[in-house]
Amino acid sequence: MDSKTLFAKAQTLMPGGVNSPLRACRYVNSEPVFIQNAKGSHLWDVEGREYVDYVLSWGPMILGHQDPAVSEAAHAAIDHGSSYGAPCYDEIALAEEISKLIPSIEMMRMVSSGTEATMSALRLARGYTGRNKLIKFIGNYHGHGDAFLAAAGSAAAVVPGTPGVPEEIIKHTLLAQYNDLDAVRAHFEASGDEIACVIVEPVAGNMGLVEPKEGFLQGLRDLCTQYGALLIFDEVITGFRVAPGGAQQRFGITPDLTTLGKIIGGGFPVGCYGGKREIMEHMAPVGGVFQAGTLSGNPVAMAAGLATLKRLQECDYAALEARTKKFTDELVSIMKEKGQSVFLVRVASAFTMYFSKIPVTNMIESGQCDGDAYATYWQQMLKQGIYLAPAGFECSFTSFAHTDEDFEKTLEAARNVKF
Ligand code: HOZ
Repeated sequence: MDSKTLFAKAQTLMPGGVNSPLRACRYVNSEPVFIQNAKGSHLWDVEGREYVDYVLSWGPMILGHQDPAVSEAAHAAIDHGSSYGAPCYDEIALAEEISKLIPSIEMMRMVSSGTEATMSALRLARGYTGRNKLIKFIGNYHGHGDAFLAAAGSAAAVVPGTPGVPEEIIKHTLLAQYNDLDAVRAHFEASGDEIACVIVEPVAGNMGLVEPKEGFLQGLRDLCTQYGALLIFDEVITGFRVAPGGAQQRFGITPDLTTLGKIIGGGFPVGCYGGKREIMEHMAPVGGVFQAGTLSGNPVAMAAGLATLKRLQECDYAALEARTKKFTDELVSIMKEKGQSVFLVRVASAFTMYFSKIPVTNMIESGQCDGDAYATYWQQMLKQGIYLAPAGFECSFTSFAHTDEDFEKTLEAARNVKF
């Protein structure tokens, strides 16, 4: 069956025909292609068309699809059973690797998704501090937990005030523009003794990629310390992506808690939250804050994640960054030659090319980008075998599997786009 037929059928079975809203490709006035196979930096759809993949499952496939070491580890784990609901060796080995690479994570808990990680980290922050309020940034996305669905980024950006989230819950969520330290300070000055935590994407990845301004993360660190609130870095996207030790290594700021996902599962559903031992020991069964899950520490996901982190330690992050810079700089030149106003944000191997006349440092500016131009670009790139994020307010990624030929093919496709 072709993608069109499959999508028609899917729409009778799933809302919008998808299991996650962005995949419906509505923001690029299009329909999804159904994927049948993925290897290295490439995808193949059900009609056998090949694509260079810059979505990479929204980030986790930093080694490329079907990395031999990761696949082998996952296959070997499956041969020992797919779920125990009991402890296994690889969860300790993975935890040790995470702690080694991100030393602020002295102790952690594995869960099954980034959403679960952020929800649990928030509960812990509240349980630990005895306070209810949190500060989150407009356009940051921390999964779909109720408390975070206020001015959230990603697909949630178009459904502000999602129905189904009670007012009593969301009233504890205080909002600030990303990069606006004064707004955060004002919240603390007004209600500092009620604020349990500040949660932030240290590099925002769900309103397009947005860099923290100089001093922003340090300012958050200082305010949290001053008012006794916890600083939570949501590194679901940035963890093991922007540096081997995540954004906290790249920017030299130590959060109290960190949430991880994506890469630490090597493509399997995994999340993790962790931080200072003294805080984590408030989790049950040691402390009173409850969180549990049958699939937490799933042996196949742990094995794939462990193999991924081991492989990543052999990889040259600086080289991938340099290659991604060269590629994206050229992409920008091509668009400018076509008379398009574009603004590139790139951090390591993640990037967003905004169709924008102004720099993008927050959600207001991201929201002013030309969505039609992005849709035109996306559709024509797809036709030429280039698979990009199906929304201008998301980021794209490169992987260690991307070749110079992939980049050249992508640039050639960009040269052919007509606006
Ligand atoms: N939350 C993802 C974008 N940042 C999209 C998830 C998906 O559709 O797979």
